[in-house]
Amino acid sequence: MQIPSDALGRRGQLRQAPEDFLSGELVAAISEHGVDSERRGLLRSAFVGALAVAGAGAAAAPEGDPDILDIPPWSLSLGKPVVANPYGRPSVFEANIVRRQSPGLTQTDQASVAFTPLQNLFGSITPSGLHFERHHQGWVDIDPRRHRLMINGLVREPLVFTMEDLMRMPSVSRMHFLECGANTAQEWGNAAVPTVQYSHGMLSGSEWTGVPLSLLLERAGYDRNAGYLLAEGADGSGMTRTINMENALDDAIVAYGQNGEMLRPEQGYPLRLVVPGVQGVSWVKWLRRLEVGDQPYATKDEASHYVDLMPDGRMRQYTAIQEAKSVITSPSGGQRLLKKGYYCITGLAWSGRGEVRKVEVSVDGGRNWRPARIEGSPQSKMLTRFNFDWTWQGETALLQSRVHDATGYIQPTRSQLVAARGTRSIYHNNAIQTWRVKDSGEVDNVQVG
Ligand SMILES: Nc1nc2c(c(=O)[nH]1)N[C@H]1C(S)=C(S)[C@@H](COP(=O)(O)O)O[C@H]1N2
Ligand SMILES: [Mo]
Repeated sequence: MQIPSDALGRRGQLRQAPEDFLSGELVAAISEHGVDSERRGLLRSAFVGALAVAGAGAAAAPEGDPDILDIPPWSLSLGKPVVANPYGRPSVFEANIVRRQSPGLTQTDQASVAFTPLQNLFGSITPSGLHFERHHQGWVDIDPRRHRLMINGLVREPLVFTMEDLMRMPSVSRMHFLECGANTAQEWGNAAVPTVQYSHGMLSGSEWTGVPLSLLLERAGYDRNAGYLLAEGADGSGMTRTINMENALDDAIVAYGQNGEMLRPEQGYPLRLVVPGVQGVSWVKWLRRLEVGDQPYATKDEASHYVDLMPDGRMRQYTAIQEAKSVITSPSGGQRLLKKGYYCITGLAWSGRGEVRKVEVSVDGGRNWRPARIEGSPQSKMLTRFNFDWTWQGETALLQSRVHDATGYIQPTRSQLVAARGTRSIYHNNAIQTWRVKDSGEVDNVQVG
């Protein structure tokens, strides 16, 4: 597959080992194709500058480097006024960090996917502008004054809410990952895509704000014997999904907020369903109706789509939960290690059943495992960032990560997953991912274990 060179991450280029800081030796850790050497030089010298200013010791300015010897123009001129960007944007130097379509994956740009650039991101929150997009019939930007949410079916009193009604109700804000059930779908048979953006980028993490679904169901007086809900979107795709009453009453949110502001139109503005731990398709966007029922609805998006073809030829329906999964986001496919020495292996781990308990990393294809550092305290059904110190001596290495979740479940190897599921599935591939570091420093996608 041909991919644009700027789709490859350049995360880690500024990476620097603590010992390198002390020795003053500068290491530009990871490169990528597509960042020109002039820019690399610029980024590198910024680091030397920082070291010199911090008085970190032996960080002598390289002889003749104008970026440390000369005063740059931006230090000698008036900056831009405050109103230049009423709504802030990333630096122009970050213009290649964008969502991308996988070339040739879909026939139209409406029924399609744009993947999150996981290789470029830090921490566990996905910036809203980089949240992955999955639409079945394009996205819409709905006037919130004309949007309504209806609750009907097995209820004492059918209700219709305006956005104003909903936003006046008690709200909650919670961090949750959203993963499409088809994330990593191309990898069932062989290592098919070159970068983590395409292999795992139907994954994002946000803080969602809205009204607990249980509260709305209480208001409507839902039938206590009803086991199901039908959620319907207002876009042209006719998206309808059956939601278990268990999930609905547990932690589902009728959300209007994402990372502190209103939802982005691509994420379902002005209203979407958040069903923590459950596959993305159930997070119905542009949510306009919830019907309470006593049996699953067997809609088009759950009867024949979003089913798992098992090795015995039967279809498994209504698999909702995204099982525990993890992936190293850097170093990852398409990146290149510039020189030997220290690297911080970093990645994400998550589980649809609760918190991440432990993440382990292997640099030898799963023969030996050592615990990774978990950043912060893992939140239930949210992305967890992990880091792992590694010194590369120039050998071929097979990088893997493996997560354990709060239920004791351990992420399966590829052969364990294939033994249970075969290779003809699309959805719910949570196998351990392998990135191969070649002795040239180039990193590619391989399947091991
Ligand atoms: N109304 C509606 N809801 C929808 C979809 C859609 O096409 N229409 N796509 C679903 C799928 S398959 C996924 S994976 C998630 C993607 O959410 P995102 O675009 O915010 O990442 O939304 C789900 N909700
Ligand atoms: Mo999806």
